[in-house]
Amino acid sequence: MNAFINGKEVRCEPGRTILEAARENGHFIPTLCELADIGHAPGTCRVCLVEIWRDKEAGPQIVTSCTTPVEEGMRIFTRTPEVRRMQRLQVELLLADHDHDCAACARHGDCELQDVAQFVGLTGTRHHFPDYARSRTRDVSSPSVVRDMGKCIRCLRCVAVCRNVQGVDALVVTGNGIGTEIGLRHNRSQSASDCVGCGQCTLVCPVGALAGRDDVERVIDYLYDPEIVTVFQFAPAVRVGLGEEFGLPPGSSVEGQVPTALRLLGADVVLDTNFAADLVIMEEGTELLQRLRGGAKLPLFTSCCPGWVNFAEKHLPDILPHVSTTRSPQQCLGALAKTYLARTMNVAPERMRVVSLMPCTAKKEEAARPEFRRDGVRDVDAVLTTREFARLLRREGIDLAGLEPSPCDDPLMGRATGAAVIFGTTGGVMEAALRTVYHVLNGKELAPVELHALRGYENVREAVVPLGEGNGSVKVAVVHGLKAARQMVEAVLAGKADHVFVEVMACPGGCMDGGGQPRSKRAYNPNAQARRAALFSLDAENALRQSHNNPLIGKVYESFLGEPCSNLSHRLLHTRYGD
Ligand code: HC1
Ligand code: SF4
Repeated sequence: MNAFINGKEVRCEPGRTILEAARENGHFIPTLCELADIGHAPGTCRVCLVEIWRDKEAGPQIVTSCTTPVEEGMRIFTRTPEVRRMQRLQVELLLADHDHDCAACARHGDCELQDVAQFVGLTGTRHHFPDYARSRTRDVSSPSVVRDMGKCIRCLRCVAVCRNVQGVDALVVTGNGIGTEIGLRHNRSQSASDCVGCGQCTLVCPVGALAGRDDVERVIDYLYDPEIVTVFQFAPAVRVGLGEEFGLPPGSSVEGQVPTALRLLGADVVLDTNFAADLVIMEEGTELLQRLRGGAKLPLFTSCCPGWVNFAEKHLPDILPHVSTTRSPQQCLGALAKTYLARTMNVAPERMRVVSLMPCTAKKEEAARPEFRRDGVRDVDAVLTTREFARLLRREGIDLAGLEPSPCDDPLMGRATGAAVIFGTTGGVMEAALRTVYHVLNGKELAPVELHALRGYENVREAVVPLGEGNGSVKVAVVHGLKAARQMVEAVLAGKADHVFVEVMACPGGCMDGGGQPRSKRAYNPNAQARRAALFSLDAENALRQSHNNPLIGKVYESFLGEPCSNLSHRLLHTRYGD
């Protein structure tokens, strides 16, 4: 089909909208609600206006380009004075009941509304009702996600990602007319609602209406308190996302820059969550073998993702007996820091603060769970998302990109294997676990070490993995995204699945695309493949590729825990979900 955009002839497929055709042919049209990556084009923001001419007699018409299909011979103009005037008016209307406190906004410096206002040449807001914007709901009840409706522009991207991508469906439109807001089903608060805290809504929100809770100030207080010993850990996925916040290309690893930055901030001890991922493999692998030998329910589901655990607890509680009792690496490291490390350093656990750098908003909620404290003291005191950590570094004047790499503090818990780092991508926990389970059963390493059958990207992947001579094989599944997780759980509960082990990560792609990772404007997770390739490279470059070969893991069992799934391990490293 042929049409004309700004006087140039273009060819496009039948059924294309004007916005799609313009994009394909290099013509920029501003949008705020549309998000092509999730098929979302509700036409609510009305800033994607264009002028069209169907024929000379009909004259010009102004239409929304995201909802209007291209027609044969259509003449489309994206930048006429009338288009600019009307786009400007739309942005003024959006700003009329918008809380204008940009300096204190969660999206400060990274706001799609500001970008569009600049594009349309806004010079002022004539109709502003600040009291109305301030009277809107501000829900800070959740440890993970803050909902500030004074900032909302009702683009509905959050509703779409929660419903169509995650299948959680916690967010709904409430009220009507000027009173329309995005709320939680049954008018609940964020913390009492069906929300699982995965934070995918914060990745697509174009403004500061949905954001991770900000705990930066609390961490600065710890850092500047001379009485406190600060222990930092950082997650697998942080190292392949954080660089984007400092202008490095997607897929850059800043594994060595993070410890340097933390020391500049004044951290007393820098540990790697990957060490605890190796430990989790020892515990969860042993748990799997125990279940395979009889006893508890199969398949075993992984439990290191709190978005998934929350989903199971709130939406599918019948699956909880299948969920591994092993705590997540974040929590295992916190528990060991306040016991094993505190004892070795001769520091009272009350003087220690464990801070995690995570790609995840749900990790904040996990760290606050009552079962993850002893004598009232939390194992993990604060969680900063990757975006928050970048904010902390900027507040302290540290440019991560220019730092020399340095290692973590090695003696107790600072070293890890390649098996641990791939936890950060979908399929990684399963691959790491099978490398070790194979070794336990055969006394030799699985070869080749990579399990390519698990490295696809479909939301549900299955494989039958041979476990060596005389040990048969196991059927396993890897699931990412909660919509797919629901399908898998329903199949298991209906007796229609014969897997023995299932990995679930709530976020599509796994933690590398977690709700706390750097976000991109006008796109949903465009850097997924680059981040994933970086995690696989870090695994391949590591001389140690199996969790059981981490010498520090041997040391912690020898000098402290005894053996995997020992009584002490059970007290410090396990829990029961659903009890
Ligand atoms: Fe994850 Fe995990 S991999 S859950 O996705 O098991 O957040 O990265 O830290 O705890 O190790 C997140 C990432 C992370 C834990 C590990
Ligand atoms: Fe958090 Fe990772 Fe789970 Fe997402 S997949 S909710 S980032 S733990």
